Amino acid sequence: MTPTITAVDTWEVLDSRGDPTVRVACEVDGEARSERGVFTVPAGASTGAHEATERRDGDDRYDGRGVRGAVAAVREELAPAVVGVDATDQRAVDATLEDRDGSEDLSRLGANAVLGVSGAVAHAAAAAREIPLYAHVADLAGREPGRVPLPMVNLLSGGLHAAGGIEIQDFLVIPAGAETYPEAIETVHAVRSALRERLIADGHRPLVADEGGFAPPLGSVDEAFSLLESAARDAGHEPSREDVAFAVDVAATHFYDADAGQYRLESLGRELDREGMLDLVEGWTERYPLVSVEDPLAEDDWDGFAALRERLDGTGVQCQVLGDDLLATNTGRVERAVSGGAASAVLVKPNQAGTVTRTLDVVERARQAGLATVVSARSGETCDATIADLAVGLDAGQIKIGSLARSERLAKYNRLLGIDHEAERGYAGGRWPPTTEG
Ligand code: 2PG
Ligand code: MG
Repeated sequence: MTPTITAVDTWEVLDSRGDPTVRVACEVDGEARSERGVFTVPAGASTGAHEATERRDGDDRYDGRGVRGAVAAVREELAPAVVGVDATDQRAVDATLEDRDGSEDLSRLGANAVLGVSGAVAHAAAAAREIPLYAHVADLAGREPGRVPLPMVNLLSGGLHAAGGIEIQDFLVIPAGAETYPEAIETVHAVRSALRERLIADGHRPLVADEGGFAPPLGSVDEAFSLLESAARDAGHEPSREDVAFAVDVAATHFYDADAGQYRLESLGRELDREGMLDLVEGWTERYPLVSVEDPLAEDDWDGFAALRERLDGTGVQCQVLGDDLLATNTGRVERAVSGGAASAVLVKPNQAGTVTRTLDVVERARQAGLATVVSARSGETCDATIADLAVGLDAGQIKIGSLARSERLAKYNRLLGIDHEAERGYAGGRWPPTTEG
């Protein structure tokens, strides 16, 4: 019996910043009984210009961030369009949703409305098939489910996630040397605890930012990296590409002054042009075990990204250039990055893409081109753990969820612990770069 979509319900809930977001429940007729799938849409703070466009009410509720319009769009336009469709045919479902919206960036009905339905359908289809979501996702992608991904974990936060402080958004650690996923989580916990102790000893309160990373006042980028180095050593680890490696999300678009062509690092009292940023990043890779640098330049600086890749290739440093705002989980932009050599890794955020199918297609294109993939949470999340299943189902190799704090982050780390426990999927980590099928 085909699991047909019988009903779609939706309502407004609040995310980890207390902002409204869209939750969708989809019902399907399963083998023996009807099944239900629920998905809740995440939201970014450092959103890029090329993302699918979420819809906010802009009225006086919730500082204009209400999503009643998106909820109404699901109820009145999207639900009637997909009721009666085979829930296991995600491509057909998503084509119907895109069609109904009619705009490329899904701005007419709202990408939060469209993705809400798309995600809920995937959950309902997996439930009807009585298989885990990651196995269903793997089937949709026409592959075997993959390994539990290597996590990159945010320990120090700045930029738009910490309201002030250093402009660089995330300083992360990658437990490259841990042989198993549970061991990787233990390693990060140990480093994070050591960092917390240090911050307290230095007279800071260990308060956390939007993704659970600490946000102490930092006088320089080197101070942030030194703190990570010391914390790793305090925890009995070596800051190195073989043990505890580092990653950074510069999120440079958000301090780029396009008119002046300058990156304004006000907290550091510096203004840099493209070359200055390239020198800065290259310097980090020389001084620290940095294996991943995300959005080191503004979101449309294709040449700058390509120049950084060339420079790093030239020095032989194995540091991936990861495109987030640059690529916006968009196949067309990934294509452009492939032809121009602008990135070696793709950040994968379903709500940048707007549908499950678009997300799958981006991962597939990246894989074909030999680019690494990092499935990523947003800074505004709920306890929805879909991205954990997505990363395993697609054998993404890497995942970025935020820190080891706050329940909306832990829900995903814990889902991966559950998959690791139940399914013997194997682990992509234990080395840098991680293992994937390629
Ligand atoms: C990013 C994300 C997650 P946001 O820039 O990679 O860290 O942030 O969701 O705010 O865009
Ligand atoms: Mg980013």
